[in-house]
Amino acid sequence: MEEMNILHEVASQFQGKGDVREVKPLGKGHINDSYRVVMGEQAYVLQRINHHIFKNVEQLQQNIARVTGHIRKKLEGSGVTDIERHVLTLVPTIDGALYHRDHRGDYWRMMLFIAESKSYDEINPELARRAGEAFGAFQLMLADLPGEPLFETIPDFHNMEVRLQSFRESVDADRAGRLNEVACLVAEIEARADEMCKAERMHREEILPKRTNHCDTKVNNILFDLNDEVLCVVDLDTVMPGYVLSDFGDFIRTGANTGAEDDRNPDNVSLDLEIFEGYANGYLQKASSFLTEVEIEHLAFGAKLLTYMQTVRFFTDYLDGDTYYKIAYPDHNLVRTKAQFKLLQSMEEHYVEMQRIVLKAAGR
Ligand code: GN1
Ligand code: MG
Repeated sequence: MEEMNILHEVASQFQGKGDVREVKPLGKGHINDSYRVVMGEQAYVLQRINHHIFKNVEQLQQNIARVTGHIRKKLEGSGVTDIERHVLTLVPTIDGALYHRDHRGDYWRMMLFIAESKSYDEINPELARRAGEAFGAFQLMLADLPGEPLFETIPDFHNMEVRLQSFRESVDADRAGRLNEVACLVAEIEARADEMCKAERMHREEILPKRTNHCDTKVNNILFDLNDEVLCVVDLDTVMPGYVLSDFGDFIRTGANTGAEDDRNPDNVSLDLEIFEGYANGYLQKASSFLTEVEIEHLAFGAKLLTYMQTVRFFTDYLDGDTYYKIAYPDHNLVRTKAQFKLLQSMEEHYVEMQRIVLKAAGR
């Protein structure tokens, strides 16, 4: 069956209101495939879940249902009216399930599409402040999620020690025969490895807690309305226990980069301190009430850590022969690796200033 027919067929497995009228590709995620589907008068997001990466789709969807249900209750409690614009709404299948598995073994889910919204790959300091408030409020709302901790939808997702272990295995295996050209970069990774495992050490020493985190706080995972007010945090696949410094860091990595994540020109790439400051102010305004001193003192480190981690992840995938991230051209993962590394170097240069900004934003 041709792709469009499959999409029509899959969409009609969900409780949409009316017949499928339109299906169009949506977004630029590296992992899942997303489509905008119109059924009757309502638009939906239909996603093919990458089950090679999210191996337990049942648990994944349960996490998302719990998280969105909890946020929905909080919003209702605080009198928010247009709730389905402020939290994702899962659409069940006609059998009442949270996902559909098709006859080819692909997994699908559906959500309401939030109309008249936009996301940014590049923002300004004021939007960064709003985004900081949004992610701070997100963590705050989930701080009292009842019941068991969430499933780790990808085990050890932001565990730097484990990431380095796989990196080293990939260096040793050199499966794609690409190691020769990148030996210098391997040395740069190793030179920072010990410093970057600090969060895991602090966790073992019980001075750095895990909280319910988003774990993919990319700048484009925030939806704004047409007046640039924050609507909603999206892409909830990786909401799971983690360190707050990693949520802080991933936003800075993506939102405070003067270049693109995959910029071919390293000169474009550097840390934008004004955006960093905007985000720190917004985030700490919401989060300083529940963060410990150790967490606050390590937020700036989190920006370095997540940028380093992403460098290692792109690099590992390049060495493995591009098995994880979607690529648009053959050396895409190497270009990404170099661009992330350049951003890391810029953060290293500005580290004292970053620390100062965080402490000031926290009123220290
Ligand atoms: C992936 O698909 P996307 O863009 O939401 C990745 C993130 C990385 C990001 C790099 C499950 O996110 O962890 O930071 O690419 N998600 C997964 O841009 O690996
Ligand atoms: Mg994602």
